[in-house]
Amino acid sequence: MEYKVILVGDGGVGKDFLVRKMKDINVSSDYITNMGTNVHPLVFDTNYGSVSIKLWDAAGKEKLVGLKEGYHIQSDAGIIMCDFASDPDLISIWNRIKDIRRVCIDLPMLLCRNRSDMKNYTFINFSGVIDISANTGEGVNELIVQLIIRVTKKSDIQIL
Ligand SMILES: Nc1nc2c(ncn2[C@@H]2O[C@H](COP(=O)(O)OP(=O)(O)O)[C@@H](O)[C@H]2O)c(=O)[nH]1
Ligand SMILES: [Mg+2]
Repeated sequence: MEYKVILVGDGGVGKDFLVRKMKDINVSSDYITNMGTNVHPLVFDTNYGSVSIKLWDAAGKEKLVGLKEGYHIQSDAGIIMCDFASDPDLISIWNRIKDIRRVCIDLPMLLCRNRSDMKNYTFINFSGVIDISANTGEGVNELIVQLIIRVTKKSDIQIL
């Protein structure tokens, strides 16, 4: 089972740090570049066998007006990332979701909010939003589990 997952979010929200943390958690090799973006192969051992995820990161190109269709096409899930300092209206997030939906109408998406280690923010708890710290690793396991549930559609899948 191999899946394409796109990682989407403004520059500076912590995407590179998240990829690094995900690599700590499981076996993976180096990234390859494709269309000027980074594609990170991640392999997770689960009770349903190994699940391979190719995680696409815009690699600094997120500042361009919308990513090209080829970035989004044929993906199996998306991780939309913001952080606790992001604009609470999440305008940029909605624009990115619009870009995705132009290409993949029904893409399962997870919204994750980074920097939970920075306790000086006053924040609203949103049910369904996965709070993580790509710095300490808090919440990253939960994000991975939710991600592999979405791509495999197996609600009882577990990382071994
Ligand atoms: N406090 C804190 N800082 C973080 C966290 N994740 C990333 N950062 C910082 O945010 C900066 C930008 O992160 P990076 O992963 O390069 O963001 P990207 O542009 O989305 O790839 C880095 O210099 C990190 O030091 C986090 O969970 N907590
Ligand atoms: Mg980056």
